[in-house]
Amino acid sequence: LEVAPGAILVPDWLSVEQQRFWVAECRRWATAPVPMRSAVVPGGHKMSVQTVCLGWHWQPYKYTRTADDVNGAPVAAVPDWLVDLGRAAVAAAYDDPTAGERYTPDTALINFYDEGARMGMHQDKDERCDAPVVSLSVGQSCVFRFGNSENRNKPYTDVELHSGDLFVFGGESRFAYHGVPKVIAGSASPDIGLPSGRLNITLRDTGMS
Ligand code: MD3
Ligand code: FE
Repeated sequence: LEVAPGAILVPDWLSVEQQRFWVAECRRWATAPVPMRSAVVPGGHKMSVQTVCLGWHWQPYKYTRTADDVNGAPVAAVPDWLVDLGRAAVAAAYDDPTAGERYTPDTALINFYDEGARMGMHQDKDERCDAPVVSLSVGQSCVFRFGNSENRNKPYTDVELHSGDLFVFGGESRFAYHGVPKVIAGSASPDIGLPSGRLNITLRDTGMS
């Protein structure tokens, strides 16, 4: 489903087994070597979403190799299986195997939303590269707001994202404003090992060397 040029939603892409595996992997990544935390933006506001990173560490608003705003530790590497999954995701979304082969994400951001968390409208422009962003949702459903590339207001499109959905943002959509206005209460799927909350994993190429 093409939500906008270059923005492709593939519902139910991950199997239940893959979702269970994701939850277990995210639990490990969220503890060591860098604990998951709510980032503090330059104005002093603490984000309601909690984040842990692989490959490069994102802090508002830059990428570093060590988690300087957390515990100073070097972040864990992006495992090869995750790079391969990112390639498969791009190939599936664009129905183009060669687009998948060209994709080499160097970073994964794992976001955790409790039922009250949200993410305001923003652009992802800390990457020095226009390769697609791959997004995978696991756990409770959310309302995802996909906007335009000019400003954080209308026009935008609201879509519900469910556990297992894949969303790829490339081309004209790569620098569009987007956000998560709400997590949908009571939407947890009982069989994936996450009693409440939502995980979102994004794969990116930062263009860093
Ligand atoms: C569209 N995460 O981590 S994923 C983020 O669900 C972020 O946690 C949201 O926005 C989440 O920066 C949305 C979907 C997403 C991710 C990156 C994008 C949409 C995007 C980059 C460009 C355009
Ligand atoms: Fe974003």
